[in-house]
Amino acid sequence: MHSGVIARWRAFLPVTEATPALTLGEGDTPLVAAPRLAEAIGCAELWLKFEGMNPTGSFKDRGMVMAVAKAKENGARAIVCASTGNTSASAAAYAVAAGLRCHVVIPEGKVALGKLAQALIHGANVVRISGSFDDALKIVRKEGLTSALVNSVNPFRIEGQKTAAFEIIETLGRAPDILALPVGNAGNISAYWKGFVEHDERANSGRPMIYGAQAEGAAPFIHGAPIANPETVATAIRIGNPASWSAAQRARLESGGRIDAVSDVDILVAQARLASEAGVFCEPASAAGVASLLKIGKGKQFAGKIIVAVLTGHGLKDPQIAIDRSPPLPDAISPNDPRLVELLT
Ligand code: AN7
Repeated sequence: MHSGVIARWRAFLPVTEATPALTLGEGDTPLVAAPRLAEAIGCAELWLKFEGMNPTGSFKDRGMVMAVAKAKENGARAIVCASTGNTSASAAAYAVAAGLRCHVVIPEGKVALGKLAQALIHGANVVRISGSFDDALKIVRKEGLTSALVNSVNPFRIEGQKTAAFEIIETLGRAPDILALPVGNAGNISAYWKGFVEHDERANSGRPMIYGAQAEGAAPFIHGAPIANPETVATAIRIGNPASWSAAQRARLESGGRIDAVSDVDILVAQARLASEAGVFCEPASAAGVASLLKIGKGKQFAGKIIVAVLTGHGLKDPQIAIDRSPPLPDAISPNDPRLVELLT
């Protein structure tokens, strides 16, 4: 169907007659069954909400279409964001669709190749800083910038992203028992909780416990305070000072959920298992929720539960990780080589 988030969920979004009907076909992403991983986790059902299937390959598109449409509606000529990569890719694409200029500030050397390629090919003005995402966010939040800020501190981003919760309820017929997802700047965990609560108030659809997952080297919620120098292989969530701190804490507390830390090894193992046992290739950060479920699930407390794990971004964003983690390929051989039959058996 892919009518886009604004057209499809119009009644539940802050849009007016004056809001442009912007879309690149975002939303309506698949909910993929993962029975083998469900067994490993010890739950009744595990479903993967594959947000990598959005037009720029991440969940950011749901919120970006709203933020950019509202910026356009309010007369902006340009947008600006800080990013670990996906936000910049999404902002760059939606700016083109809306006819706006786009400025992005990114941490040098810490943005996956696919994301940088997207920002560049869509014509964004890419400013690299020798600092972290947190430094970049401070820069774009400074007073005096005339461009519209489209990071998730922009409430229209959260509004757009909450529609993923609506889709999950629509597909399952009710909210799952548990929703697991990675946490970086904490916009998405806040958006999902808002979506589930709103839908439950409207239609009595239930509310999941929210299980957030951070990388051990970038886990301010576990530390209980911002982290000065976050470090993780999952560059998308290499964030030490989440902007939506209190909204995320509320999601955890009100839902009876938790926020845990997982190691880089756990994340990469979960990413590989998602690819080889469920057929879904997500980027490392996106596997953090499943990594956490695999870790907690050893205690058997998920018996009978229906769980949705949000896979926030596509694996093709960061192909080098997948190649580096696989055994080296043998040298190419002649097409007439007699060993071919044996090699392909
Ligand atoms: C794949 O692009 O912050 O907790 O600047 O790219 O809502 O921040 C990306 C975050 C999870 C964390 N998974 O979401 C950015 C950026 C992926 C991501 C997150 C991000 P939030």
